Amino acid sequence: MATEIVLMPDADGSGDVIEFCVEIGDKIVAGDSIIVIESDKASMEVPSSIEGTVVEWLVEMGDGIEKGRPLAKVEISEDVIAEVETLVAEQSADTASPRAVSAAPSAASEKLVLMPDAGGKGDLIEFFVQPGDSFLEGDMLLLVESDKAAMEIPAPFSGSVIELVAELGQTVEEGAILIKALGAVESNSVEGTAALSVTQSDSKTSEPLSTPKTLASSSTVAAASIAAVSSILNTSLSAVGTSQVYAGPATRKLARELGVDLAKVKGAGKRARILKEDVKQFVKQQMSTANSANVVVQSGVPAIPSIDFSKFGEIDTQNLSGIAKATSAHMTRCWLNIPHVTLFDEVDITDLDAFRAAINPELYGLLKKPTILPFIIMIVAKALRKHPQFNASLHADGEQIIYKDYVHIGVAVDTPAGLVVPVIRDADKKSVSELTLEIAELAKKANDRKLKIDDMQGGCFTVSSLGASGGVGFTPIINGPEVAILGVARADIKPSWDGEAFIPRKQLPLCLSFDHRVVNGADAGRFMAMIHQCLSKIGNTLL
Ligand code: CAO
Repeated sequence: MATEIVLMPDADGSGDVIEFCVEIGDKIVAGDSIIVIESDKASMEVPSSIEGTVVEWLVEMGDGIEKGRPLAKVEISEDVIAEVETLVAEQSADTASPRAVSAAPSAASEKLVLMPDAGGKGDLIEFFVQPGDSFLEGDMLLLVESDKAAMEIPAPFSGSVIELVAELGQTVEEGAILIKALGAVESNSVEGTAALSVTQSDSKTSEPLSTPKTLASSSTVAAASIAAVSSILNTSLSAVGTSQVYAGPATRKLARELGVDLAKVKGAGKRARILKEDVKQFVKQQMSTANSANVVVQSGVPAIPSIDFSKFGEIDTQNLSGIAKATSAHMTRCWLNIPHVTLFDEVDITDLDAFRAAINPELYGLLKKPTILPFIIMIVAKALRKHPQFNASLHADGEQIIYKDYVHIGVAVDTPAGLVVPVIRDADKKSVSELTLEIAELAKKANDRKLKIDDMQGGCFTVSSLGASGGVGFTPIINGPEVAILGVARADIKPSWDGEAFIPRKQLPLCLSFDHRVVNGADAGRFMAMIHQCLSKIGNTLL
């Protein structure tokens, strides 16, 4: 029997050990959580990159853990070693093929890049490399778009591309083979999903493939992804108070999908760990007591019937992008769950327009001249500070309201793939020129599908500007769990009475939708009045 050390993966997380998920003598597979660490932001489960039996802990309760720290000694089971050897033998046999022989220099080996656990499946949108391209470990190889966001998948090792195995548009999930590559053989690499990163040349080199050192590293990356995803889920859930609950990433994901507050679920697992079954059971219970005041039950909205449109003429059916599907589900959820009221206003922005026209970008070192939008965001940020009920979210149980002491504003961006809402962090601390640049950067990232999940999380309020193309007004849908959204329609010159005559003034239509459970009409009137005042008297606002 050989032993191998499980290291703290190269994920964002660091923190103190608060829980051991397995015991000495327990059998684990790659991806099983072995410890839970807790930082000041969230708790995070740390998965093993190795399959085997835990024989020794190398950390103690309360130890501070960072990337690369040895966590546990694991005895590798003979089955795994045998499996690796079989695959090595099979792959060696393949070297008879002309492509493989010419493609495998003695210092490199054929490896497979697998889809890591990214919290679900996604569509393969783009390859950043082509056959023949070299890449380094950590370089982004391809783009996968899930129903939540686009994710770049990093290389688990350095090498060069032999073949793009997966196809554009294909739906890929954890473990799917993405790329066949030639990877450098590293004698002391810590490799993970052993079999699939084993090589043709490995079997011929003096490196003993069946030793634990050669078992391992693509799952180090998978493990890192698991940890990263787990960290994302923990962080997002901590906002509703579930970061302290003991549950794995899959359970947390299920809870999030079902809208279940994990803090209310009783765990039936070891040390009260919450299992998926517990979440399902909880939902069943809640459904059976549907008259409880806290439970929101779907109201049985009749579905729109499916129609064969080809009966009426020629049609072209196309698949929706992941972003469009996610938007569709989110909009429906928000529309059905939030009692919307929309307040309309029209603001005279003639002075603001004159001010913008007079800005000399060179004089102020501006890379881009501000549009109306950064001024609106600056003013909305001020208004959110002054009117905290707009900078709040209703707890999922409907019994608490959470006020936020930060001002992160989402900006709706229209892209060819659909509508996305990247978030400007701490908008209240940024100048108009900083906001101008940040909007441009986020819009570019959105259009290039380079936004990360992080870029789209944590918003307190959304501004949706239809800009020059927008009509005279619209009723924006609140981006729940936020409680309000400001829609901006097209500004136009209109006659305005100055007491003696009609004069031409530029009027900007604003449309504020608010959640009537949290904000009442008078609150909304005051919030809108502040925005109105600041936008129309921009000189005073900038003081
Ligand atoms: N009325 C008249 N003109 C407007 C305007 C308005 N409300 N808003 C912007 N404009 C002008 C700008 O000032 C700019 O002209 P100048 O260069 O002369 O100043 C021009 O229209 C183009 O602006 P823009 O759209 O490129 O820039 P922006 O800062 O206003 O918006 C962004 C940036 C990324 C938000 C925008 O491009 C976008 O994607 N908007 C769509 C959002 C959306 O679809 N919302 C609806 C969601 S509900 O389905």
